[in-house]
Amino acid sequence: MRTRISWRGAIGLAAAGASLVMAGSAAAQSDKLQEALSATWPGMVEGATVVDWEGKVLQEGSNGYTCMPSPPDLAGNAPMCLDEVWLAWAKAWQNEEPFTADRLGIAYMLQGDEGASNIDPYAMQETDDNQWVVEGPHLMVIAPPELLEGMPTDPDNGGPYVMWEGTDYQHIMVPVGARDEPEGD
Ligand SMILES: [Cu+2]
Repeated sequence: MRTRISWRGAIGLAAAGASLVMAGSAAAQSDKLQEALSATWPGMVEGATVVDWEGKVLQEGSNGYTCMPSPPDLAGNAPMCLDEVWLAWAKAWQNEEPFTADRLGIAYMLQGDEGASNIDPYAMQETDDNQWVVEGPHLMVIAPPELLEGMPTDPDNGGPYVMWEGTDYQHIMVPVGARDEPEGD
């Protein structure tokens, strides 16, 4: 997770199903659509809803997942696809409201992210002691708190780890690809 400010706007709009249409070329929209869908696996591409950061629906979906392209203010790749539990999580997180998962929720970030503190849900940048992690391709899982007990919290343990442990926004990060992929495209 990252870029709190952008998330606030986008998740709110996505959750509301808003359609604030901004002028943009068809090609640019198609690029955004493809980029958003690159967060997930091929089997989900047709069924997912895709919403851009202005809240415009780029693709209507039916499988319960909402994909968003990389935030426009981000130099890098961090598209994501969230299920309904994750959308509720994101709304709570952006508004700093309580959240407790009552079932499993799964999110896809197969392009990786641009970095986050593993211990501070609202850190915007790396500090000496905030366990900054720039994760490669990964899945994210939220679960009722009791299911996270005993999970590792060290992002360098070589397997899944709990991010933001002990907060309402704790979730399991499941790396599925290299962290330091070559830059550029
Ligand atoms: Cu992530």
